[in-house]
Amino acid sequence: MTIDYDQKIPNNVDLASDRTLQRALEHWQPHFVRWWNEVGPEGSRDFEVYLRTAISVDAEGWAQFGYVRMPDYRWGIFLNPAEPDRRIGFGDHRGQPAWQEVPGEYRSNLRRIIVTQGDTEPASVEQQRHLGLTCPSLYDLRNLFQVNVEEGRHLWAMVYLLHRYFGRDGREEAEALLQRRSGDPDNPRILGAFNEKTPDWLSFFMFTFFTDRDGKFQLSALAESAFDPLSRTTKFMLTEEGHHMYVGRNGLRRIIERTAQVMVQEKTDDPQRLRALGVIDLPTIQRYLNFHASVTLDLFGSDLSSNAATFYTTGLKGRFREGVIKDDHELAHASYPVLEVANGRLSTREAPALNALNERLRDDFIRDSISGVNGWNSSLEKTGIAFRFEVPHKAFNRQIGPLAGIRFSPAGELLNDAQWTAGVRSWLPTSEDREFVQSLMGRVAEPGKFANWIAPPSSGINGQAVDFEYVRFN
Ligand code: BYC
Repeated sequence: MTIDYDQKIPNNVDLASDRTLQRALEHWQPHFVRWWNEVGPEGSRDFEVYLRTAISVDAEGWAQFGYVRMPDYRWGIFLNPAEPDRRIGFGDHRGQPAWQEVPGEYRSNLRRIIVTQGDTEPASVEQQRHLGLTCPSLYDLRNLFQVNVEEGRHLWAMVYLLHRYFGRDGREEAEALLQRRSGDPDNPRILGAFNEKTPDWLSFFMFTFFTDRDGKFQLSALAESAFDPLSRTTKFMLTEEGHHMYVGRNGLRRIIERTAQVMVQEKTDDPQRLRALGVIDLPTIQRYLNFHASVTLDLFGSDLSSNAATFYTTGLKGRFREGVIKDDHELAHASYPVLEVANGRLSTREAPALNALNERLRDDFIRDSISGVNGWNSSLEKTGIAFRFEVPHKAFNRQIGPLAGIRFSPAGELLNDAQWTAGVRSWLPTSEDREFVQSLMGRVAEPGKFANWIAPPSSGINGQAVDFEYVRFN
């Protein structure tokens, strides 16, 4: 499964043997590069970035590191090796051989899932376009660019599927993926969170912590798909996704560490004093957390969804770690708890498990997020600071599903409008918070130097020193 880098489009799918497909993708390639140059990382064309490039899809030693100018990055098509005799693990076709082609009756649903997944990848690059101008260090700048080029490759992964398996309408969808724009009122990206701004590095780290984690759970559900090429490509995407969440988790840990240092040194938890000292007070970080967690919770879709039920019964999209769940993998008679507001109270009721699959994946995501946040809390505990971060209740600030528009506190208490108005400034970032965070965003681009509001990482990339020249400006 070594990747052939002699081709114009690096790949491990023997692209050269299918000239029509190869030509179609080679036609799409310059459109992608034009998109990258137009709305990819701003002003970065000539930078040489110490990037990781996939050289094989083996679990061991799949990447090499070296300086690359980003427009020359070798974006390509990499699928995990096929599992011999892979069988479908869930739904009506359970036990049958996985599909190597798209069954006609599932074509439009499958295309829609692939397009939705594909749309998020360029969207995130567009959202992060300006961040390089205000990087807190070369190390962080390099990590941003690594995330960006890999999101570009994830777009390639979905575009390959569209071109290879969906004919003319697949090619049209692949073009449209380069035409929608994050936040464009006339031609926005498909899902809500991907039209939000990522204006500063606190938002970037929150995005990679929460929204890339949605990526982990959605890709894991797609890795279970009966459509084997989708399963194989998402499995390889997941290996790259791990680094993106690491960037978020560690970036936030370093921000919190730096604030805690100043709190201990100055013996204060007064947000105004801390702000004057140039670090981000913990309540502001919590408000950003509340925002990004709730916007990401919406990405799982409606609590009860007939789409989700259809995707599952037809074998298109499974559950997180479907293979290790102990049940009948059909769910026709199973139930799952969902939230509802009844008689003026938030309560749970049992709903058909098939319809509640979005909710189930959301719950898996919440558990994973809480364990990440608890890691920062343990570090805070060691410093003697009493503050603890919390993932907001899943009813908080929702725009999708039956709880959309109903007011809840981050603790999950049902509120009237007056209570919401009284509390919202302490729960979600205010314009003053955003202005303050923005005011810290200077550009630190000397090897080994870090902005005042973030601690250095404990180690560098790929065994390099923290003060390594991760980006060379030309
Ligand atoms: N915003 O039946 P429902 C990643 C729409 S992140 C706007 O509940 P369904 C990444 C929905 O499309 C992972 N609209 O929906 C991370 C539907 O519209 P139509 C991305 C929304 O289908 C960081 C209608 O509402 N991958 O990889 O059960 C950086 C009814 O909703 C939203 C995927 O999401 C929303 N938040 O579930 C880079 C996997 N939510 O058809 C990358 C593929 C719902 O009535 N996608 N709607 O017009 C899916 O599996 C499903 O489309 C969803 C929605 C789970 C997203």
